Amino acid sequence: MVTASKTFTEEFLENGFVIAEGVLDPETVLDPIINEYHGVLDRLASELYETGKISSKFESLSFDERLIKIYQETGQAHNQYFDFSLPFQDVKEDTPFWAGPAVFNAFTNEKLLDRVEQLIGPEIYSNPVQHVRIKPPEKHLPTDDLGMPVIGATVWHQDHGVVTEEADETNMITTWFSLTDTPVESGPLRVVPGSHRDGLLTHCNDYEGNGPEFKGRQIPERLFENDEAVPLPTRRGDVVFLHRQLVHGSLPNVGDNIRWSFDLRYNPTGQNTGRKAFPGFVARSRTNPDSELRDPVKWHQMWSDTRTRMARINQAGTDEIPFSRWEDGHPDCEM
Ligand SMILES: O=C(O)CCC(=O)C(=O)O
Ligand SMILES: [Fe+2]
Repeated sequence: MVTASKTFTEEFLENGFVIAEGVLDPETVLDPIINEYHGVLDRLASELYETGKISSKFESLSFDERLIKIYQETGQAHNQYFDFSLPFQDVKEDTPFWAGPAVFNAFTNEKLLDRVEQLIGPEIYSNPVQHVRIKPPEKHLPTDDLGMPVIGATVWHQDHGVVTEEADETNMITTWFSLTDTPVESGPLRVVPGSHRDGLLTHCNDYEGNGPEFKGRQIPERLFENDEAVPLPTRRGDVVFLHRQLVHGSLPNVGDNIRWSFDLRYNPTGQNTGRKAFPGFVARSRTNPDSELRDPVKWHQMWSDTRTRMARINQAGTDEIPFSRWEDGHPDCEM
């Protein structure tokens, strides 16, 4: 029997995720980002060296070796330095972030947006829930009080659970891609196919039932078909698209190389982003192309203005602007 193969969009709707191979050109899109981050690492090394926190700037080392050395000597991960987002609490006027032109170029990549358009239509807004995740091999990382690596696997969650209730009707999708190849041993995404059909599941703060070592807000494993999870290894240039209600996490990096990914989100323009304190922008508009943001300097400015505003609120346990929708004490969270 001959069956027609499913289209990109059909596969997404059926499984809650789909992978498109070779969307981002390694030489013109990804390498410039890596080059840009060399400068960021340089800045981090200088700052730490000047404040006496590391013994050398390690200028002769490769990016990976240098990052690992810095994490080892300081005993901590410095992800905020590289991220194009801000913390929710205790932001300061000088909290580091990176919103550079090569990064912006990926956000507005036409091939990426063509795929996004197939899933959510032609009026596309860049939702500000976005992160870079640079994870060195766990065997080289310092550990926390529980003996866990300072940056590791991502716990089970749905991205719908990461935004506030105002975005409950928002058709947000996640796009995930890596700057380097991500084979299984490097800790790629791990998804539960079809789990997007069961609606929003309860996320528990610091739930220990999935294993006491897994910190942070997560979905208890008994609420979904945990044993059906599959890893999604990727090559650089591939992009994974996730439905906002797909249950996913990531594996630990037990390999020899750095695991380095971007996750960006998009929703139809006009719908609530679920993270009102942070700035999004129109990435594509067929009806009003003039509304598209194409200036990386303006994008950087938006984040820097946001930092100034955040430095006056959500300090020392206050939350004038809440970022989380979850409260403690839900019966699903009992062990
Ligand atoms: O890359 C990871 O570890 C997790 C990414 C993720 O949860 C996402 O892209 O939504
Ligand atoms: Fe996620």
